[in-house]
Amino acid sequence: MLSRRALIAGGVAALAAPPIPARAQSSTDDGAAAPTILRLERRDIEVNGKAASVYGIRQPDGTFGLTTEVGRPFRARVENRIAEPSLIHWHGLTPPWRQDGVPGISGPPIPPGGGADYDFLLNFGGTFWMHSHQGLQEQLLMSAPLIIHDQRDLADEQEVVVMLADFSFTPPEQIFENLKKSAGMAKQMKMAAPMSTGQPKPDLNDVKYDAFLANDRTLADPEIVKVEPGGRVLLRIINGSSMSAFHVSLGALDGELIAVDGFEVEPIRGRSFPVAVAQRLDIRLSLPPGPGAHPVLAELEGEMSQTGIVLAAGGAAIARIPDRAEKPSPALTLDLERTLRAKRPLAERKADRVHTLNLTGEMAGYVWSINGVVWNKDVPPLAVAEGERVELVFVNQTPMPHPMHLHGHEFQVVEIDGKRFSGAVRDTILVTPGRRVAVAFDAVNPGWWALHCHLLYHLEAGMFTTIRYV
Ligand SMILES: [Cu+2]
Repeated sequence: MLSRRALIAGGVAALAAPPIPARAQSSTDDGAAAPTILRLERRDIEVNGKAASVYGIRQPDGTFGLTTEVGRPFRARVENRIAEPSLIHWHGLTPPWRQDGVPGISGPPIPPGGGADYDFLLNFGGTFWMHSHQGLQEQLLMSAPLIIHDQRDLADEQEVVVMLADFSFTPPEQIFENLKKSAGMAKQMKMAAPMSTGQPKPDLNDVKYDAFLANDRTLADPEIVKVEPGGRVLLRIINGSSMSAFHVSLGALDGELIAVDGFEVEPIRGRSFPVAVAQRLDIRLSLPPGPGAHPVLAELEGEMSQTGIVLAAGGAAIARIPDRAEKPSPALTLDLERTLRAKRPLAERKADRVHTLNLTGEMAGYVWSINGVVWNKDVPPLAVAEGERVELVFVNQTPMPHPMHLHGHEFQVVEIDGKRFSGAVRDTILVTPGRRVAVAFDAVNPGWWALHCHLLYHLEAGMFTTIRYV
């Protein structure tokens, strides 16, 4: 049984399966390749000229994360080389639940110096990512791309992965404490302010970051990617931020959005596409002939801050791009989400079970919850039975947007504000303030699965629950 290989080595007993020694690299019992080593490490980067100590997930040759192919086993060994326990979640993949990488749910964290092995079949390709689900490590960049090539990839197309992140020189534990301390007063002030007519002004960007990164760099020293004049590019945008949503702006270029969260949609042309926390965008570009520098920018929602990379074709001069735009970008909306149509929707089927999840919070103390319940280990999982079509109805009763992520399953967006449609298949859905969004999934991957807001400090504060069918 593959799921029996959800082994946690290094002296920690797995909950159900007994620990099995790590597979030797020379193992050829099923003709399999050696596992990819992924090391959890401390590393130093420079942010706007200042040294910063962060985490990273790298192969021994320095490659961040991993790139593989559909139809192959995902065979990896995670080595914990940091000074605290950690565990890595394969965001968007559908492994056996013991290999899902959520401490306390799928298994124990890996202790310092320990390792864990993963082995499951990759049934679909696309743009995914990996990140720590332990504590607040994600804020310190314990995250990396996870790219699965498939038949959609074109031989004459250059792949460019752009991983976005928010960065602070303040330690994440301090950020969280500050949020809890300041929340009471700030929220009371906001509530006392008169509401404008129509939708209330959303409450965005709780945390004031020092920088926004694209592939670890700011616009003071952006990554320059050499591309061919007139060539084709596939942008794989990964929003690995802890708290920040962006508009991905292609400047003067027209792009074609072909997939969200790894899953194909009917292509949509445009020059700006929203990406909430943890979501991904696959955007196809046809570059104009001749030399040119083509910035791909990510503009922080509701603010002027921006980050990005530059596609450089044919030795064009590259102008310095400021890290602040001339005007603030708007808040993300569900306008694009409403127009997305899955290329491969779920089969038409009536829901066997519907769970309504009111996204709730208390205005004082930075408390976030689901149906008024702050997550703790005694909260019963949502009931689901294997084989059912399940619908989750998210109703956002707070003034903040919440990107909701279900582990172990892809889902389809089937309703926004009472209007049914055959929306995108994805794994993270933004629910903006006051909105009601329904998603459907088939319960075909038995286990105990996390379901939570992907804003790191909301998750930490309790906007988290589970579904379970084992
Ligand atoms: Cu949230």
